[in-house]
Amino acid sequence: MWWLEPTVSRRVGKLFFGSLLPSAATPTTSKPSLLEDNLVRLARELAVDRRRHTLVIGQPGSGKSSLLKNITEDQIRPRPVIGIETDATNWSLDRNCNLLSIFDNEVFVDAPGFDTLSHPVKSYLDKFPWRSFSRYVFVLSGKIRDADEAVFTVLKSRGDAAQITVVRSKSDALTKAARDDVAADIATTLGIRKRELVLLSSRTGDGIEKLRARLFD
Ligand SMILES: Nc1nc2c(ncn2[C@@H]2O[C@H](COP(=O)(O)OP(=O)(O)OP(=O)(O)O)[C@@H](O)[C@H]2O)c(=O)[nH]1
Ligand SMILES: [Mg+2]
Repeated sequence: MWWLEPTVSRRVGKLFFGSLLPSAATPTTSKPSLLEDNLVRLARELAVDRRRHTLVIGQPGSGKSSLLKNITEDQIRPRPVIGIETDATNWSLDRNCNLLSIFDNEVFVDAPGFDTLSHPVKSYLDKFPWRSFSRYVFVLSGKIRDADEAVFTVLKSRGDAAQITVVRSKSDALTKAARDDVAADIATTLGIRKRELVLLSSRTGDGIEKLRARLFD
């Protein structure tokens, strides 16, 4: 089913980012970016790895790396890069950058945030090896953007073949009343049930046990 992937991603890309895609008249021979080369390398590395693969993916700065550090009690290796700058986790600069992280003999991929200049969502839609994962942790931290919906549509297209957990991080910044509104809004926009959503804070530890239970029990 590996061969289905480019078709799905192209269709979703067209749906949401039609204007970004080359038209039929435009030559499509532009050189792949370093990010795209790394995405192809990721596919190769996962193809020869028999362990369970979990992808942590979402907006830049949404707290993906912090979340991974916390749910593994800082035992994941290599240690995730956490930063105040966008693109703290960066696959666009180094052809040999680390792509896989290991915890408890499982593989986690701490993806760089999508929809930035150096990590355009179109490259993800076209080249990310979505089908190499049996689990996704989709992380939001604020407004849901078109790019989120485009990526989430690809994840959902896996159907029962993969488990999706949606995380709304930085819950420490939400009032009690806002938590319900935010959860309802995410559930409606993404078409999920509220119980599929984990409100989480890497600052206060809110939701960490819930996510751990979902991933490790
Ligand atoms: N208040 C609050 N800040 C958080 C939380 N999680 C992460 N942060 C902060 O948000 C910033 C980005 O965190 P990262 O974990 O690097 O985010 P990321 O999604 O991995 O970022 P990229 O790799 O750039 O996509 C850092 O300054 C973190 O300290 C949280 O739950 N609450
Ligand atoms: Mg990161």
